[in-house]
Amino acid sequence: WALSGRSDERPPLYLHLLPRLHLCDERTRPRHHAEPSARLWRCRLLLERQRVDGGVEHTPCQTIGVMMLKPNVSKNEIVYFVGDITTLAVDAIVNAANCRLLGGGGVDGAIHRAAGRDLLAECRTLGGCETGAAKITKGYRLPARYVIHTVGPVYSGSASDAELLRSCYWNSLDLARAHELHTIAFPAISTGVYGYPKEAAAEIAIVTIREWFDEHPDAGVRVTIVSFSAQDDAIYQNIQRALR
Ligand code: AR6
Repeated sequence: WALSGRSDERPPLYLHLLPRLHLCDERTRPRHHAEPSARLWRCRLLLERQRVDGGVEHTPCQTIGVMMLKPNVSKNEIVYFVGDITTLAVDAIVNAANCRLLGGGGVDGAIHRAAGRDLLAECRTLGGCETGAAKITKGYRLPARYVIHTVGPVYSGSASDAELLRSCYWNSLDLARAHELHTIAFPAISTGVYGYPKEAAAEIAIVTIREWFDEHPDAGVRVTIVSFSAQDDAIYQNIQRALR
């Protein structure tokens, strides 16, 4: 009841509610609450008061506080997923965008299609994004709450490519942390239309994420590295094994 914020039902007593809130973690939360790592839930409670005449009075639904739940992600970790990033119910998915931030092909197109036109409308207000930088919008019709848009380098073979790609991962994680987001999914930035060699890009992704974890050991961030094909996932697995 507290999670859905419904005020049309008779609420449980405050004390009854506490154990229920306590149970609302990743495993037990109802399916329709697609916010696996939301850590702050606003507790809207009806206060039940015993009236002098013996009846019970319900104060209309009011916010009486914010309850901090145990974070679902307590340590930094990398997990791997093969499939469509737009299906993931995480705090934020990262978009491999272009500098104009007005949509495009590849994963960018898939994200805009799944999120709906409101995403494009918000993107128009952002004034574009430089290569290596990151900007955040809401997720709209996506299961993810936010989209972090970052612009990877167009592969040129010059030394700056690696530095810019690294910045994409680093700045996206910084932005997620600034918004208190704890589950973030990355596609293989720059490895499609922008032509970055997949092995080199995968190594930069894993090394950068690990270095960011080292610098923020208490961040409690779970990064999902998303591959669009099993072959791409095999590249990550090989690099992960080699780096261990
Ligand atoms: N889910 C996960 N990964 C995907 C998906 C998806 N739905 N679709 C594609 N990929 P790309 P870039 C993978 O070309 O190279 C756009 O037009 C794909 O297999 O999407 O950074 C933008 O507007 C590849 O491994 O991004 C820019 O103009 C990876 O996502 C430009 O492309 C990145 O491929 C950006 O190029």
